Amino acid sequence: MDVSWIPGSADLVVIAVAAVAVLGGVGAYVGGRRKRDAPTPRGDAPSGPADAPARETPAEASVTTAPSDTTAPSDTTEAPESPDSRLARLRARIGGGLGASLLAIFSRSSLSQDDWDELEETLLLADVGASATDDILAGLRSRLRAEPDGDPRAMLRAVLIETIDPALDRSLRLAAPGASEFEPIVVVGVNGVGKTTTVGKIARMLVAEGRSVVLAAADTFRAAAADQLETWGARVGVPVVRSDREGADPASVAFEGADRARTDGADVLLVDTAGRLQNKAGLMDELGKLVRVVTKVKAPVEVLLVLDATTGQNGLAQARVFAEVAQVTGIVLTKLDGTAKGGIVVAVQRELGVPVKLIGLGEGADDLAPFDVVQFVDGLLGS
Ligand SMILES: Nc1nc2c(ncn2[C@@H]2O[C@H](COP(=O)(O)OP(=O)(O)OP(=O)(O)O)[C@@H](O)[C@H]2O)c(=O)[nH]1
Ligand SMILES: [Mg+2]
Repeated sequence: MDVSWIPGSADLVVIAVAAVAVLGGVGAYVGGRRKRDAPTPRGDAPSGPADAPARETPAEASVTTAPSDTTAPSDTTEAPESPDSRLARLRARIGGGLGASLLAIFSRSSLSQDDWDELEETLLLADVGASATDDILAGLRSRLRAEPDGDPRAMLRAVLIETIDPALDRSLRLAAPGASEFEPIVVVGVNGVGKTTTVGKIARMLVAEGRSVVLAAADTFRAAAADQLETWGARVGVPVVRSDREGADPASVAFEGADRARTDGADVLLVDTAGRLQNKAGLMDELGKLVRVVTKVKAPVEVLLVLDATTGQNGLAQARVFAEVAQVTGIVLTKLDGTAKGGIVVAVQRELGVPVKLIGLGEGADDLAPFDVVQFVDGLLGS
């Protein structure tokens, strides 16, 4: 069966969402960062090779690591952009949002049936999804019944915030730098959604927090994938474990990555995976095996599903497939800089019961931000 749930482009309605969401998020994120004076000394780091899991552990490898000798930034390493400059740059991306249509709807003294229809359409076009839209409108109706003179826009804001749920923990489940043995994060998603880019961006974010990182290029589907990750590794100044053989067993590379992370006493192992296989069953098997093999060395603390926001509701179908294979713990929604489909946040969280943790806002190394519910909703509403 062809893996053809790869979406086409969709018409856009809401553009501001992501950029606005970032503004609060970046601030919060930066506020929580540690100073990066020097990497944390790792006196207690285990040094021997990992115990080989009994089964499913590919002994083979032709796996290499580059750069081979360092986790320190090399000459080609770029310094992360300063928070202030990132904020200013992302602010410039704020666009229109739902604001215009909502302004028109809510400017009337009371909501007519047409207004309700228009509101429903606006939410659907933003990819909030049919059932979530129904619930949101029902929530708004009941608030208006309870408080007929209340401000419907403020009520919609409250309902949306409640729906997306600020109480969900959206931080990556990582111990403090140096506080634990390496922690694996596996990044999954269909081809082209931005997995490799996201791995690079996350690595950069973690390095800026003072964490040492190892990347594993478990996308062995094509050699260029490992090259792409290696480029990110060089940019960020972290080692990349890869196989030089196209079609090598991805679980093998992931295992070698885990071994390297343990030997180095690294804080985090980031595993990039393939999104394209001949068929869905193959993808499931491969990912399932990869996660099991990594787990034998150390259980992943996060399995991040990368979804391309421009794919709208198709992202949901992808989410379901991946959730079947691996215990997805968080969503990274990419390409929010180029789309109006920000409502997919609501739909996907509802579908998987898993929070959106990070959002991608561009192709640049610093175009990744924590997801902030209030800022996101205010962006959606054009506040
Ligand atoms: N505008 C925009 N582009 C992005 C973002 N994230 C990734 N991209 C671009 O999307 C394209 C695909 O990104 P990759 O990281 O190669 O995607 P992938 O999921 O690893 O793809 P495969 O390895 O082929 O499965 C690249 O051109 C990226 O620069 C984002 O947040 N915004
Ligand atoms: Mg890739």
